Amino acid sequence: MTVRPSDLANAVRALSMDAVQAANSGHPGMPMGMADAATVLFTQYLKFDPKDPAWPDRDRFVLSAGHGSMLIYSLLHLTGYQRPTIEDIRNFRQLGSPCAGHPENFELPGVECTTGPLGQGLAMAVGMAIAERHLNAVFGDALVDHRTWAIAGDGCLMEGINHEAAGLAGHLGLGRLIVLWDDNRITIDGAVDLSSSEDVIARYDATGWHTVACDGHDMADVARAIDEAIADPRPSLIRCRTIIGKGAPNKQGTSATHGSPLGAEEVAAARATLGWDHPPFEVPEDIRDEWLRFGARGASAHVEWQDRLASHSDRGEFERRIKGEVVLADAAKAAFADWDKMPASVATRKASELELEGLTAAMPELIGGSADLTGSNNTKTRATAPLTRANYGGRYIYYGIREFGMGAAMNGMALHGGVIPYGGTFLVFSDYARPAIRLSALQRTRVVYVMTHDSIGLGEDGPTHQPIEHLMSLRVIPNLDVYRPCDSVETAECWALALAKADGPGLLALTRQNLKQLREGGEMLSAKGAYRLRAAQAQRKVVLIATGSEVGLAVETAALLEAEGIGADVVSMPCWSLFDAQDAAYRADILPEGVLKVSIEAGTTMGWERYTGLNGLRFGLDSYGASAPAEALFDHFGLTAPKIAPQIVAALSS
Ligand SMILES: Cc1ncc(C[n+]2csc(CCOP(=O)(O)OP(=O)(O)O)c2C)c(N)n1
Ligand SMILES: [Mg+2]
Repeated sequence: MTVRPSDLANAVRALSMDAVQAANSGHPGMPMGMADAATVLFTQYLKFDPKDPAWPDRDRFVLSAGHGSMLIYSLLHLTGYQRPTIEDIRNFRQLGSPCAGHPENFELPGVECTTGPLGQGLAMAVGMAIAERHLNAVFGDALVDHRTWAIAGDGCLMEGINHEAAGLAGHLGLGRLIVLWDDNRITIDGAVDLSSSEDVIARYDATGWHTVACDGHDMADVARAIDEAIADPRPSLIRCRTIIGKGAPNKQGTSATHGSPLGAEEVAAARATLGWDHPPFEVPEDIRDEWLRFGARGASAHVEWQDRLASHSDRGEFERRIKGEVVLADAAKAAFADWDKMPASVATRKASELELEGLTAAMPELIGGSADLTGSNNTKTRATAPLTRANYGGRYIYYGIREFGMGAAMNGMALHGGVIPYGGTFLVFSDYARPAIRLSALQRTRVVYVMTHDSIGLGEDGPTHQPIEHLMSLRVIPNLDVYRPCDSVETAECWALALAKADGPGLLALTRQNLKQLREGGEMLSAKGAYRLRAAQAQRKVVLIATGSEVGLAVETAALLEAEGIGADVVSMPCWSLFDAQDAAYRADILPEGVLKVSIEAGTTMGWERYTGLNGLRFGLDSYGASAPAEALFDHFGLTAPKIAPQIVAALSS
């Protein structure tokens, strides 16, 4: 029997509905609805080699509609990736199976990014497409010449993030980005028209995209649309008209197929409708062979690429970039390169800028940017020319006022590999980027967030711009290292630490206001997360723990205490998570039992009990700030040494 293209698509449908049925949870509708279009993409267009999922010049495929995870699991399995095995698929959604509820990049090679939070996959695809064009500009067609594909659902195109992502892609003219829209007119609550009457196509047209429609169940028509998209120099949105759950005769076209198993009866009816009379999880040999043949399609292109790389003059640098290794000592050296120019009193955002000069000069893989606060975040350096549609070789991205889009794009760039992105905004607007920051941490991407104006110390802009709960709310994100350096030395150290961490993001919280120099360099103390900056002179009665701009305040407070014969250590704690990772002896030495522990940080005090204990004191701000010059605000909120010291004295004598 000759295998028809529809048999290939039906194999995807069958695996998807059977896996969801076996797990008794999951989303059969999306994979069944997009099986035909995805089959066209994977058999005719996508450049990949299942034998080497990390081949740098592969096309990137992002399943932005991550709930349809069985679609990508089926495709990876059928095209011959080592995993998922059929056993993995049988164990869909079970503990230990790489076939998690939603696709996770750290579980399965071939899954380019973690998706499920709708819209972010599409926005990460934009970042991947940026990285591709940039590396193409640097290394040329011989080494970098691939496309980025995404499948997005109605939800992805409704989420606000899609507007930021589409705007950026349209502006940068990312013609190698092609998005297939699963236009099934259904979401969880029912028909799309319950909640939306927008003309998505008109919106994308207006944003500088090429758009085209096709019948998502007519493979020739899908191929026609893809050909048109490839030919057009703009990013493309292909509207695939589809039927959700296609093949399930009684439920297709309804939201009943979205997120529940079809049920044994409907699965049987679907088998009859599709003419698929094979047992669950069994794909007949001829169909399996045909899929594997298509899976092997990219092998020759891969070999040719390897040959080009082998004889390429930039081979060493290309491989270094892709490997992405950053040696901590080298990064630190680069950060301190312009040290003779560092003022004695300097804002940490300004120190960061000077250090970035050295870093960006030494590390061509760094790509900077800001969400329209370049002059405030101090993120632009001489080495980083603007990355524009006319010059993809540039290294500085004007993201516009798109904090979330910037975060997601940086995730995509980091996942693509070959570049290390950093981007800035005000710390208070980390909230706008938070879902992307969370995905950086979950996906283990090396992204550096440069968040300036990190407290009431920003002054006159007032409470809308003054972060209060932000530092603490960012520290609670697992695998995110939040750094709040106290001076230019710590800032350099924190930059190096963030860049050297390959498997997770770092976030630098930097001041607007000038700070005094507290350190002289030497050993990289920030690597410990917290360390004793000043040891008590008199007998130690208190340990002051502070971060960032309040470390200087702690030093002043300690001086007042010492004048009264009270010994006070000052501990600078630029990074909680690094401190928590130290051994118990170190932590006990820095924060000993039996002495009063006091935290000082110009933000929410909630959480500092972790180090002060319930009997300690916590100085901070548990209300919103106010609009005034910084000095007046610190005084108003009681964050001055003359106001803090007496409270410590009182606590010691009570
Ligand atoms: C940010 C976000 N909000 C909500 C959800 C929950 N959710 C998952 S799928 C979905 C509906 C998506 O509709 P659509 O993209 O049209 O998918 P389809 O039903 O067509 O498969 C929702 C609300 C989510 N995954 N992410
Ligand atoms: Mg839909």
